[in-house]
Amino acid sequence: MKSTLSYELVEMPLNAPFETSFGRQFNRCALVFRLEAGGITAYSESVTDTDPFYSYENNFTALEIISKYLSPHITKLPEPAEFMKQVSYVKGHNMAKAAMEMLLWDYHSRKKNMPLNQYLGKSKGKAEVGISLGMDPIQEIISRISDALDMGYKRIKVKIKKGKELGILAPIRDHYPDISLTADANCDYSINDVDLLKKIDRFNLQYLEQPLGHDDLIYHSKLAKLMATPICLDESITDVEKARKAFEIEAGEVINIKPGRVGGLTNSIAISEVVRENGGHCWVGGMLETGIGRAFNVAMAAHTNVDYAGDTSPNSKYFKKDIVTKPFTMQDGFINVNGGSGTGVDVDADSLSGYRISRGIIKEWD
Ligand code: OSB
Ligand code: MG
Repeated sequence: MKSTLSYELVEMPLNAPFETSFGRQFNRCALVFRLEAGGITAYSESVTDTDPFYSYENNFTALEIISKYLSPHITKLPEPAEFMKQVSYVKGHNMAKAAMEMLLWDYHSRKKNMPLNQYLGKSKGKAEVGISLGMDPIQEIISRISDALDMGYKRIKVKIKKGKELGILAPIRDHYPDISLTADANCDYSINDVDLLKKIDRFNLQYLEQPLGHDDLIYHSKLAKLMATPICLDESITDVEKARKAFEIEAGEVINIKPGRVGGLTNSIAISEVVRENGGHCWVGGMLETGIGRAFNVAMAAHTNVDYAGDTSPNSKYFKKDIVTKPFTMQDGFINVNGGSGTGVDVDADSLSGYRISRGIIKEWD
């Protein structure tokens, strides 16, 4: 029987629009990959979306890089770490690489009939969950926080942008003086905004996420010395070396590890080791993934090196109906990894076809 690597492009309406400093998102347009080989079917997802607004990659570039440069290395079904070595000659494009790397993690753990988190190793089996809230009118943010706290979320993250930070954070702190609170600027400030950024110190945030440029470390290092609030890096950490450099120049104390941004789970674990060696903190973020990408994030979030609550909400936060058979639920602010084989998640074919924009075979081999 032939082996195949194929993709599905789906467009799924979000339960509510999600606004960050770089735009308002109404849909998740996800690229999902399927690998069928030797009687095993594995899945993964690229965290890219239609637009290159979070990073330079988008669905189009990911599909191009995967089709042309990465897929030839999938046919021999290497272990994920080996695959990453093989494709290191392709510069950057770590979202595209991550999609293939995680596909191999799912494949190999299913082949060994092991749950993904066990195959990864050092797993707590569950992860502490926080929520990431978009920018809405302040009354709505307050009511969403109230709902989230009722649901058991362990920390609240709100999106901010330049000029809107005080109007968002001050009323939240008035209502909730003691909750674990963080803010994510998604690169909206520059180093010239130090005076404004220092005003955020009064809100006693657990950390401020990615205030400066998407590929910056130097100015974050400068800013970190001028602010009392710890800096958390997201966009700037695209690989293991960036994480090492960040600690070397003290550009941040916290890292938001998104497996889909850093080239996959091998790099995520390596980054978490760098964090541990340097006495920093880390947590696992998300990119509004479907249940497929979410399963990889949750498996990583359960790793013993991860010490802060992540943006790994249950699927129902994002979509009325997900494309997977086994959505995650939350209990007392924790999400449990899936049991079963690999990610434990399979595609719900009807749901998938309802959201489908296009699909295609990338590669077929004997
Ligand atoms: O910066 O963490 C981010 C969503 C899309 C792009 C970037 C980010 C986010 C989130 C949502 O904050 C995290 C999630 O719940 O998946
Ligand atoms: Mg972020």
